[in-house]
Amino acid sequence: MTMNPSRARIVAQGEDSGGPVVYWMSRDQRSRDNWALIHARELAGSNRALVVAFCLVPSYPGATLRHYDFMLKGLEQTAHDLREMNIPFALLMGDPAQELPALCEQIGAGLLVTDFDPLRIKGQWLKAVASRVDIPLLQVDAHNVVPAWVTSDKQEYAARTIRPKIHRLLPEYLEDFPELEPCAKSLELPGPDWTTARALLRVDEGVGPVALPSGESHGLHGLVTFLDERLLRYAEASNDPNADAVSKLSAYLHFGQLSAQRVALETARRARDENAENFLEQLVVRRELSDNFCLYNPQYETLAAAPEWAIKTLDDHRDDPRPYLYTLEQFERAETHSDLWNAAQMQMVSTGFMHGYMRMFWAKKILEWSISPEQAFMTALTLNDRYQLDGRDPNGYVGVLWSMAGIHDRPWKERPVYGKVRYMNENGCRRKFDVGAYIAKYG
Ligand code: FO1
Repeated sequence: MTMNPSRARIVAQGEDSGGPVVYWMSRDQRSRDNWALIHARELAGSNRALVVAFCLVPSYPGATLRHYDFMLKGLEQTAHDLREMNIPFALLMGDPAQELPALCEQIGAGLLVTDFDPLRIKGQWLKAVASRVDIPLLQVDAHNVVPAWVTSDKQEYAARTIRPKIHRLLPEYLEDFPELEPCAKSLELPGPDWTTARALLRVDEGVGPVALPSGESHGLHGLVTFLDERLLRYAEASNDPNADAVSKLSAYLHFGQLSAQRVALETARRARDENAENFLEQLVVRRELSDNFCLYNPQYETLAAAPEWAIKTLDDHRDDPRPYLYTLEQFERAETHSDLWNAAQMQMVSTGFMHGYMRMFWAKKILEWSISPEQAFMTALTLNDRYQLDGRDPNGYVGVLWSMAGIHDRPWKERPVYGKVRYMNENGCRRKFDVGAYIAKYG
């Protein structure tokens, strides 16, 4: 079986020297169920070596020790699994624009393959690498079930506009993964030095590791546990932060330790009911909508990315009196008047995870209790990126913009501060779940 060729696109033409194939792994940090790796393996065939290279940057924007620790533990496992398949793993350290071309030169690489990421920094890395190698450079969307550029060639308005496009394409793309064959031809490279890698990091160590076990096998284990124990309550209880009915797979998905397509396949195999349908809507339609947004809206991490009606309504209410006003530091230390808001903040700080329903409440209240929409947006993104294990993800940008600035949503009844942006309050939470129990647990 060969990969559907539309999962790949050419970034730069060049001369294939017939040398080893390099897969520059970045967003999809796994050896299983990875279309970029599968394609690189196909291209290597039986007489070329395949090398997987990861370029560790000493400080990735907004990331802390919490994120690097999770990522490096996962990569260590992936490097080991690749080794078993006769695929060496090169751990590069520094600027990808320098390190990748140097590796390609050193081993006489003939082809360079990488995974797809809609974020700006990745686009910049890719462009810089492309300008410094003279071999073909291909990009494979290994993160989305349907490649982002196949789903749509423009920014979609909402879930309702992207949903039919994705559903029409699922029969073609939601297919089983082929087994990765060990490489026949090998290449000797020095093994990764994880201790030196950790010593080179320049990150905030004040935000330390969390208890969630990292890596591909834990991601798959988390999937099985979700399907066995929680999927059957998903439709009824996924909006209840006390119910423990959600997948909790977002960190594995963010670091690409788990493939969303694998999650979708196993879910569909397990059930075809309302639970599976609701979960797949979040996992596939909503997640791929976030990639679509970041791919086609270059302002995705500013309020300017919001629809015109939302920018106007927030501006109209700029001078409305705020019932409470807090600074970034007060929010960060969970020093608001609301025990519920503080509990959500503390869940995030202590576990690296906040329940999806609370994420909406949390962001909307930051909007209500900040001096300006711009300040609120900066606060929410800073805290999200610093503490959530899945920060710096298209889902994070879109989640905050949805809560604060109406993207993928519609105008609602006008109110102070929010204008026509959808409102949410603590009484709404009280009607939905046991607020006291949540505060008792995290507050
Ligand atoms: N990608 C890399 O290729 N090299 C890194 O050193 C790196 C660090 C990193 C730290 C935190 C984090 O959340 C992501 C990080 N990523 C890194 C990128 C990540 O794999 C994702 O591609 C994007 O964050 C989301 O699309």
